[in-house]
Amino acid sequence: MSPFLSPLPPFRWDIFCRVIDNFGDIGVCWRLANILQQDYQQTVRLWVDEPQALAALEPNLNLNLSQQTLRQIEVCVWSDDFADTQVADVVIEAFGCELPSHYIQAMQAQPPIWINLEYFSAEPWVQGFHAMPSKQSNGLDKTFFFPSILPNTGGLMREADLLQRRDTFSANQANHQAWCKQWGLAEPLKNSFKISIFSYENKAIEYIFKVWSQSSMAIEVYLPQGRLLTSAQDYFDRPLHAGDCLTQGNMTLHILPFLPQIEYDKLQWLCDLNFVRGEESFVRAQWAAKPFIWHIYPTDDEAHWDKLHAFLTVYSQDIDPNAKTALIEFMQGWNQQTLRAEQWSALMQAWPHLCQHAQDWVIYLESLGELTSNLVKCVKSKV
Ligand code: TRH
Repeated sequence: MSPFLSPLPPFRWDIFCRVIDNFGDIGVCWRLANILQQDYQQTVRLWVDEPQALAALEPNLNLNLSQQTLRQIEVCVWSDDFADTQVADVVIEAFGCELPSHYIQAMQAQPPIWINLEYFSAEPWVQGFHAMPSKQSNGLDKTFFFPSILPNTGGLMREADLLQRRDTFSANQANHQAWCKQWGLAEPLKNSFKISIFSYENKAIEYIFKVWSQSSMAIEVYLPQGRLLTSAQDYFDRPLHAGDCLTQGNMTLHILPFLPQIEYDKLQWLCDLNFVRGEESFVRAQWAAKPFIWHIYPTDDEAHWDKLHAFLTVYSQDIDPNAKTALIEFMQGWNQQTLRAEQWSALMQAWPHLCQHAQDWVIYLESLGELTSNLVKCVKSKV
């Protein structure tokens, strides 16, 4: 165990995950399960209602089994007829997913440490609610735990060895070449500007693809299969498939398959700029220490604009003023799905500041403590 990790007795953890949509809910839960098992030697059961979403991230999952052990984690399908009443020492209810009623009843006889792992937010109110217990109707305490970039919150999650793996991969060009070969991609052009793009459908792709194709430098764009592909198809007016490679002016677009979660990190590490979305890829982009553009998950009540604003306020507070304006305007434009050529030029002018800031940001994140270690501390304080 790494010296910065706070040891914990060998507890049994149950993580409950309902997949609302896409991959973020299960992406967070699967990563947490792995970190608890690998870095803290905890015994982890992961309950997931839509195992297909996990199989996209972890292709070794056998979808014919309702229970299996994968990477030393017990993965169980959370079906409607859930009947398990073996309560773990620590129960993680991910994103307020509401535990099965049988299980909640069993918890009364054998109260666990009950944590609701919340969605990311950089809004100031989070500091007042983080790690606060709340009495439930069954008399048990549930503690709310918030991933955030503010002091006195849960911080952001990462594996103990992530930064070391990132640096080893990034240090050697041969690793990039081998990785591209593994995924059927042409060797990256020398001195090209590399962009990965993972996003929801976005009309601004039309503007940005035009700008990139007219760019004075060679730009390589890596687009894993997913929702944004439809926007790219509209732009090129043709169906696109994994393995396709299209060139338009100075832009080359590579379509990739949806990658295993562990491989997606490497795509971020080999790119200069990462477009990310939702929650999990957004957190990985921060640990990648590269500039990134976040397409926030849009909610019907429009609350995402406040969330985006709160994030940008904290993230950009120490950036040079011109670079800060360039970043904020570009990120807002991407989320509003309209971009102008000048916004890309401004972003490129800000580039040295943004690269330096992305590295400094990781040092700041480290000062908050890593999410799992903060969670473990929270659990220990309740034993
Ligand atoms: O998929 P997302 O949009 O997920 C979510 C969910 O929609 C959720 O309901 C919502 O509340 C939340 O966003 C805010 O985006 P996210 O969070 O980035 O999750 C994507 C996961 O997919 C992440 O773990 C990275 C992984 N991934 C791969 O494993 N392979 C890939 O090729 C790519 C592009 C991503």
